[in-house]
Amino acid sequence: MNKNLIDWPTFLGALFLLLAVSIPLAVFPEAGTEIVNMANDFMTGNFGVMYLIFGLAAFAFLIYVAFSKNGHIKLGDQDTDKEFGTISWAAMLFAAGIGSSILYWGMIEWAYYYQGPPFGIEGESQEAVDWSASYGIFHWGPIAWSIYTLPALPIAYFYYVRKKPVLKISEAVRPVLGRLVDTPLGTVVDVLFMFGLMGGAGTTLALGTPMIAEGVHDITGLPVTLLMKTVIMIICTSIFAVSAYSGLRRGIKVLSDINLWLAIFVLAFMFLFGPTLFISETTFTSLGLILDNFFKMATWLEPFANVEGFTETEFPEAWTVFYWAWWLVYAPFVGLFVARISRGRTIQEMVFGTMLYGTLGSVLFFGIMGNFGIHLQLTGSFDVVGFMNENGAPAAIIAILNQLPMSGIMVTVFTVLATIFLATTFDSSSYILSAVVQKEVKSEPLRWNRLFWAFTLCLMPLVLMFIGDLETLQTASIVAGFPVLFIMGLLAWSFIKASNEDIRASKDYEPPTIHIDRRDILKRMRKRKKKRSALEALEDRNVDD
Ligand code: NM2
Repeated sequence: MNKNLIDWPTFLGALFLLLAVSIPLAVFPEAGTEIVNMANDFMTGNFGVMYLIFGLAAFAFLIYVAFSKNGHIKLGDQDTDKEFGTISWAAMLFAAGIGSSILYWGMIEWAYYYQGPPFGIEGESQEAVDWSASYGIFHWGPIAWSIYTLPALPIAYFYYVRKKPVLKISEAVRPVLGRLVDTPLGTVVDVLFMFGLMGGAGTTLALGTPMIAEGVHDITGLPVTLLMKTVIMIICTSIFAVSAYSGLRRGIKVLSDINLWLAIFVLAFMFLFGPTLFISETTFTSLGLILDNFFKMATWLEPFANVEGFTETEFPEAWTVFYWAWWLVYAPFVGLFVARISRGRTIQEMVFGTMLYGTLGSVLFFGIMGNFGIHLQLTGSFDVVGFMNENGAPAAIIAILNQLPMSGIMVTVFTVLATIFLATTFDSSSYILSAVVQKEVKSEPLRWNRLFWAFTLCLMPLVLMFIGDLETLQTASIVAGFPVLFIMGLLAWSFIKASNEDIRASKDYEPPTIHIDRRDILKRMRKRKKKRSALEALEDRNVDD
């Protein structure tokens, strides 16, 4: 009976696509690597500009929406209160959108930029330091958060204004596609969204797992092997599986709350016991550098790379394009969550809130963790770059932590933090994947369905870790993100179409601006005075009686 709940074409379509990509890669790893790298070069070389245009367009679109009349729309009825206070809203937003990857890249992204800086700057130079302290924040900044928020617009709108809960992306594009959503085209939209998410989660899990493995190695002395990484991934899946099965749904919620505090603890510790002044000054300087160069960074593609005499850095392809693609594949899924927690806010508050608080969170992680490492490098107390080139990035991350006081405790806390982050990524991604393949979701997707997708999620990262270098991991997001580019266009269009229709239809629509009319105020004051004296007269008479 349960089986009838499943939307089999979507289920099998997504599974087929995943297997069609991962099995050949696992069976022919060498040819696979070559093909993956070719795919990466092809996509970033030919379509890189599309990702960058998309990033800037998403940013401009959200700013436009926030200031337009659509931005004044409240998500809920006129008297609906905000469901969550601003601080817990911001914390949940950040926790949903961010995972173990911010630990990874916050710690080490600068080291890549320091060696291979953008704009043809010389590696390891003073200028390279400036950019390496800043570019990570840019890649996790307002454009990135705009990409996340875009899908939240139509989804939140349907949830709270049209009161039609949307769990499928195909439903969110109905205003544009209309009846076509009920044809195989709707299935294609959902399958491509699922494929995107599996690619993005693949990148996340394949990055996070080796980092946890290095932590475990540091604590226990066990060697880092593929087997160890597999076990770590299975443990992360099981943490979530146990909580899903034993009805401990609250368990995972508690875990992610604990995680927030652990993260704050690690950041505060690094800030206070690390070079506090250097961290503060460098972070602040970076903000200025980014503001000053925002559009330059958002559009730089080194178009003359192939001209003789020009140096090619491949920086945009390797980083900005990759990042926008990575945020893109997660976006519809994070959008569902952002929509869910935003009841009672206006669209404008939701848009500015995600951009501002999201970016602020990224600034904290990159500012503190990254500059802690940069300081070690520049003072010569630990050669992070040399160590990384020799032993790989995950080992370098743990080695940086080992420079802290009480390093044993810090490595352990960091490893636990990353593990819980990874478990919550499994939890939330499998929730959405299983919900999308069901025709109807009562309170929760079916258990077997959730577990199925949780374990299926391990497949892609396993293959990636088996064959891969960094470029391979990045390719998963870049390739899987390409179709999502078009889905995002549909989502933006859907929102504008639906909300404009409704605005036009509601005759009494008044934007909630404050309109001051002195004459009207005086008239009302006079009326009130008259009423009062009439009342007083009435009272006097009563007393007289
Ligand atoms: N983004 C924010 O933990 C994660 O990797 C989830 C990754 C897209 C880079 C999100």
